[in-house]
Amino acid sequence: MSDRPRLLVTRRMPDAVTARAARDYDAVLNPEDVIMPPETLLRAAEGKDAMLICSSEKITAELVAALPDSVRIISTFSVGHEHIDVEAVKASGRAVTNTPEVLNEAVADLAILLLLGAARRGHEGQSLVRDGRWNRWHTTMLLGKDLGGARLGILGMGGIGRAIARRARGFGLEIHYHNRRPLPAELEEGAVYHDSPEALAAVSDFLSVNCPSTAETRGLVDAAFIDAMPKDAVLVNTARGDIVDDDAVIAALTSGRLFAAGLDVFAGEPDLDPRYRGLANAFLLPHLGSATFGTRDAMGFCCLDNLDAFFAGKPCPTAL
Ligand code: 8YV
Repeated sequence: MSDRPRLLVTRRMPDAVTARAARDYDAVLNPEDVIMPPETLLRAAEGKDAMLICSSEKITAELVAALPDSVRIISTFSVGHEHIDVEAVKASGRAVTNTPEVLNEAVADLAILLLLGAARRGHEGQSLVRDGRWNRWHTTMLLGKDLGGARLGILGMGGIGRAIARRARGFGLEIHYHNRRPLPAELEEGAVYHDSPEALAAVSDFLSVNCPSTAETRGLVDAAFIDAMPKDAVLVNTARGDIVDDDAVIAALTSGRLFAAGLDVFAGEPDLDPRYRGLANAFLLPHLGSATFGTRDAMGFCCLDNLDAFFAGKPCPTAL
C-alpha cells in the first residue's frame, strides 16, 4: 500500500510524462488509449485522489455529481476546457487545472502552416504531385495569395494570438485583432484593435480564429461574418471547430467567396463535416496544433506540476 496519491490517467501520455507520473503517483494509466465512456471513467475513478484527463473526456455536471468523493482534483491536458463543467467541478469542492501558455508557440507555428498552406494552395499542389498529374509548369499554375502588405485579423488575442502575430509580422502582414477589451500597448505591439468581431471581419484579408469556445463565440464566424470580410479572404482555425458555422464556411469555399481555409479543428471531430474533404481550397489537418514532442511533454509536466502543488497543499500554478 503506497502513500503516494492515487492518480487515474485517462489517455496514453508521452513517455517522459508517464515515467514521472509512475514515479510520483500510485498511477493507473490507460494503456489502450481508448476514450473512456462516462461509466468506464467513473469505475476507473473509484478509489483515486486525482484524474489527469484529455479534452476527449467530457466532465459534465452529471458526471461530477457521480464522481467518487475520493477524487479531489481534475487536471486536463489541454488549454481548452469547454469539455469540463468547471463551475460544477469547483462547486463540488474539487480543484481543476489546465495547460495554458506551454503550447502557445507550437499552435502559432501550426497556424502559420495553415495560413501558408491555404494561401499558397498546399493541398492542391501536394495532390498534383502525389497523384502524378503534374506534367508541366506554366505561369498561371496554382496561383495563390501574397501575404506581404495584407491584413491579418486575429479573433482572440491571448497568448496564442500574440505568438501568431509575432510570426505574421515577419511575413509583412499588418496585424488587427478583436478581444472583449483592448490589450495594453506593450502586449499589442502595434496591432490595431477593433471593438467588435464584425469590425475585425471587415479588415481581415486573412483571419485567424484564436478565441475559446464559449456560449458567446460558438457559431461566431457565420455567413454574416464571412460576408463582412473582404472578397477572397483566407480563414484559419486552430481554436475550436464550433466557433465557425460549417454550412457558412463550406458555402463560401464552394462559391469562392472565401479564397481558402486552413483548418486544424472541426465541430464533432474526428467526424468532421464530410463536405470539407471534397473542397480543393480547404487545407485540412487532424488537430495537430500542440503536437510537437516538446510541447506535449510540457503539457503533461504542467498537469503534474499542478497535481504536485495540490498534494503539497500549495496553490495550483494554472488553476481554472
Ligand atoms: C490538445 C487542445 O491536442 O490544448 C488544447 O485545448 O486542443 C490540444 O492542444 C487536445 O485538446 C488534448 O487534450
